Amino acid sequence: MKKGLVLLVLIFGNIISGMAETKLNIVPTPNKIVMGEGTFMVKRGLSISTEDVRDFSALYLQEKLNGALDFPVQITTAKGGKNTIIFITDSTIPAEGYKLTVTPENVTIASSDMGGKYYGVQTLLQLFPAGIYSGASLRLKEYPLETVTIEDAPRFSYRGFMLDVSRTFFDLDYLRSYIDWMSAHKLNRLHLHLTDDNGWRIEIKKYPELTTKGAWRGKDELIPPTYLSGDERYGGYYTQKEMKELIKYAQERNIMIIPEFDLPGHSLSSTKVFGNVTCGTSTDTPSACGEFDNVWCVGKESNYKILENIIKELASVFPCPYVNIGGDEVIFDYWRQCPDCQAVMEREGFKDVEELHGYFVRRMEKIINKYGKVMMGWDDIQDFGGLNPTSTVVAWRSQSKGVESIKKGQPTIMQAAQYLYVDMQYTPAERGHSWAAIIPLDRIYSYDPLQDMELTPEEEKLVLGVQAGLWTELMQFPPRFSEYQVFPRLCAVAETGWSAKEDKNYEDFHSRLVNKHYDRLYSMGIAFRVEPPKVVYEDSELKVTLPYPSAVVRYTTDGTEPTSVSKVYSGKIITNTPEDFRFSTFFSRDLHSIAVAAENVTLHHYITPKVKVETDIPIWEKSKLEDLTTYNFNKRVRSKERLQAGQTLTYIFDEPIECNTIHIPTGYTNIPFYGVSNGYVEYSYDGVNFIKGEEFYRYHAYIRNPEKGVKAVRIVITGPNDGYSCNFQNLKIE
Ligand code: TNX
Repeated sequence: MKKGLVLLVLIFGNIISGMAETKLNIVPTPNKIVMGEGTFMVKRGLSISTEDVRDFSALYLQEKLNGALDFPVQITTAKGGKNTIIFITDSTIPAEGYKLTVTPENVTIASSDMGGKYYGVQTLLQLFPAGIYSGASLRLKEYPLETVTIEDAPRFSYRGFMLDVSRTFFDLDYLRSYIDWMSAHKLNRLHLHLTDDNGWRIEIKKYPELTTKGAWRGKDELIPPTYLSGDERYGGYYTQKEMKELIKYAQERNIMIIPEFDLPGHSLSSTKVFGNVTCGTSTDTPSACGEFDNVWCVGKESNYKILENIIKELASVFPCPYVNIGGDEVIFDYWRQCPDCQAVMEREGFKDVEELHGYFVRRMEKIINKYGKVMMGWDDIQDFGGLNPTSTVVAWRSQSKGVESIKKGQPTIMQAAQYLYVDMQYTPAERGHSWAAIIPLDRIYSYDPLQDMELTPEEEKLVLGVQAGLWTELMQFPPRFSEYQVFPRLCAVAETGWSAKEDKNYEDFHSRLVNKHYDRLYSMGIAFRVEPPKVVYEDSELKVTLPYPSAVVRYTTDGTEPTSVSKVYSGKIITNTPEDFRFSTFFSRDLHSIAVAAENVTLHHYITPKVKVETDIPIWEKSKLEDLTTYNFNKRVRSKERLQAGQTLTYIFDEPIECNTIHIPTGYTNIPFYGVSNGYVEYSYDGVNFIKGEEFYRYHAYIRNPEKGVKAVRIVITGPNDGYSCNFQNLKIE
């Protein structure tokens, strides 16, 4: 009996999955799903009925269906009958909402605007096999859709994604992909961080040097190298014509592109180009990102003319109602000593130099308003109050900065770094920043824009919505790492922005990802993060917890990274060498998780010989050079200033040390920041004569297979590093 039942379930299960899914696995989850009886069979003769044959949503649907089906689908203006997907206008449906009805006779998508129409199509696509996004022909002869009625509309009108294209440049094709991916998740705002210290990315006709010079960094460029771009000329920009095309592409997909011109700090790419727009004063305090001289003077009247000219062009290129002027993380020291800034303080009766920030922001607001736009900026812009009630704040520092802004009456978008910064690490073992928080998927999913706020219903209306942000200092390597950071976390934010609060449930969301949505992401071509397994070593056994029941985990027994042909984990592993095992989840041959070892097993048995360190590099007062002799791999020692050719730092062992490899890491201990970009290592068997070794590559160098005991290792600097200071670490000797 038992056996028979299993067999029956297997056969029946096959029939069901071959026919239609019983669970729709829609992301973001819709407001209301009512399943009906029977199916609508997609088959030859299917047509799309719409009032205008040039309608984008209809054409888009046609293209997707033609890719999936073994027969062509026509668009017609004939009022739909049977075997038709019918678009209808229904003014009772809320903005961006839709009603999708599948009956045995036909499919209707009702909406009151183009956004709702497009989203109705997106939900319909999610009812098809995940492969429909791939662009590869699926050649389906028939496909049954379960009958269903879905009524849906967004919780928030602003559902955004912020992308920093300054630190890492994303070309237009890549931006179009991001727009496709966002719109498939019903996200409707793309905030482009177009300018920052490390590159200016939008053509300004009046000031061509902003892009001929400000868009490039490198050895002989105006903008110095940063973030591993090294000596190469790195950068790029969008012409106004290209940007207008991108805006149209986004508009068709119901996405508004919002430009940010970050001011008055974070501005090296413009202050260097203009040369004389800073105060000309100096400070010892670097900006949060380690730059100097990157702040516009707020006292020089001529600066406002330049800024107005730039804003005027931005306002003409971007049809959206907003211009975002950034406003974050300004070092005020420059203004403190500047006669022009001091004159403004006196005239305005300011006591604190900080008040100049409010002054600057209010002047920019006037300019932006003059060109018919609403000012937007980071929450720093509301610190001094006095803004127009339309000026819109993006709260990033914390949830409470959002509350502050709302209490001051400003429309506010929630992008609290502690939850919504997808440049943060998923887990401590993965790449990324961690200064705001470690942000695993369940944490970003748990976020509610209204959490920790006590608001009146009127105040609640000022919360326009939610936005995830990707800062891109760490996105240049490895290739496509941005997709790893963004997905699936952006799926979670899409659900937060769209779905009703009471419909949110992490287990359910996760099961929709696993059942189907990961397949959709894969079919869209996204190199998303695959969840690694959890491994512990107990009672001589390596115990593996799969990230989800159907996960395929592969492993190696020699410390190397698992590949798509490594053994599949299928049960008990008994071993007394657990440190040699590595495990990865394989989503497909080409997409897998990071490799992990058992959490409770010490992996690296580095050799730790007694060592002393000598250097002629000035060391920052708060660093201790002796930290480099501790073999504590969380420690780093910072130089006082940028390095210079000819400087050295030498590790001298008490006794020559026999070993296979000496790894010389530099930079931060967990991320490639502020390390040696121009230099090499040399090593010595006697402490006197040195042999030249490897050049540093992305801040690391290695000495491999020395012929005998090594007495000393020396870092030789051949040029400045790409940062205002440089960090050294303990040697890793094996
Ligand atoms: C803070 S968020 C910044 C960015 C950095 C980011 C890195 C904000 C307004 N400023 O300039 O890229 O941290 O996480």
